[in-house]
Amino acid sequence: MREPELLLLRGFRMSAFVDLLSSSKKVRQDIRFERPGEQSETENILARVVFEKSGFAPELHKGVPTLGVPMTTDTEPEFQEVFAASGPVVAGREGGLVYAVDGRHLFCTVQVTERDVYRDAARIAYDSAFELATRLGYPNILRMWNLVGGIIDDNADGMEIYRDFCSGRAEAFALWSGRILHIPAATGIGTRGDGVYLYFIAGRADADVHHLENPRQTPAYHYPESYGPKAPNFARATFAEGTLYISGTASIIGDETVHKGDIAGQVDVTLENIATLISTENLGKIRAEGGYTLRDLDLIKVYVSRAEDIPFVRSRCEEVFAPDARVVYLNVDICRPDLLVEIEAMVQ
Ligand code: 3EB
Repeated sequence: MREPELLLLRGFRMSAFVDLLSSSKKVRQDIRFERPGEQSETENILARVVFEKSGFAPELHKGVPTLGVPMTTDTEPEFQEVFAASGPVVAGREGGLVYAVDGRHLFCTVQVTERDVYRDAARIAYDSAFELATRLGYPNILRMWNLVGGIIDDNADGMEIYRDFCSGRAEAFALWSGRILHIPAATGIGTRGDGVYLYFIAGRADADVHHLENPRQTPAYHYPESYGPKAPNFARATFAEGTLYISGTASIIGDETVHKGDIAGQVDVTLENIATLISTENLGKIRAEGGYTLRDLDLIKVYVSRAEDIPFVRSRCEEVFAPDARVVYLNVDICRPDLLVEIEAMVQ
């Protein structure tokens, strides 16, 4: 189906329009975490991701693409990840895709419901999302989130669901190679529910976007076949229009999990991996202005696979992150059974 089922124009204010037209205005994607009760009005919101206990399918809620992801427990209260718009928003729904554009960015989400084997459905979900992104003129994917229920469980064929999912995703990236401009920063992580929730933000073809690897880690798209028939498609970080998006990062050196069973060791290696990734030496490959340290991280999601490790991980993180950094702790499975912690973040 090519024609949108529904088009909504929100926040059409002349001032926003003038902002959009004036090239000196900031174009970075503004993201924040909101707790219940802190809710801002719908004007100038591109999309909302609700982190809650049960999850719900992507929908247009008062014209705002909204999805609920089953990620929280009693230790982490519900919160929302809010993507602000930089101008008037056009939102729509097309097949399973729910999306919004503001002239600078596209937010798009799609759910793959629970099934025996994910490969074909994952390929189709990505394929339809890439078709929409390129047709609307946002072929520069900046950051993707892949939230995979039962990530380390087996599918009906006895293949781990993460590997099954990666196969379909890799097929879609291969199909769109050259038209979808790059492989972006991403997170691939478990949930406390079923099925797969995908969401991403994308920019215009002329957006200033650089993708980055980590010298301590094998590029994920070069992982050997022992981790699955098709390697995962993601970069370690994306630097776009002033924002650094840091992919989910774990205790992996080269392609191997290190400090198996040792949460303290895994937290330290994860933090060292991020510190190296964002260092002046590594970021210098793509920009002249120098790098960052762990104190610069914000909008941090710390995924912990064993609930009992959360107090330790929290205290270690509080030592290294800035006191005003926004941090959430989510008790979910990670894509390898031997990984105990994974951390994603941004520098805005
Ligand atoms: C890793 O380094 C940990 O499949 O999209 C991190 C970030 C991980 C993204 C993905 C997986 C993904 O391999 C896992």
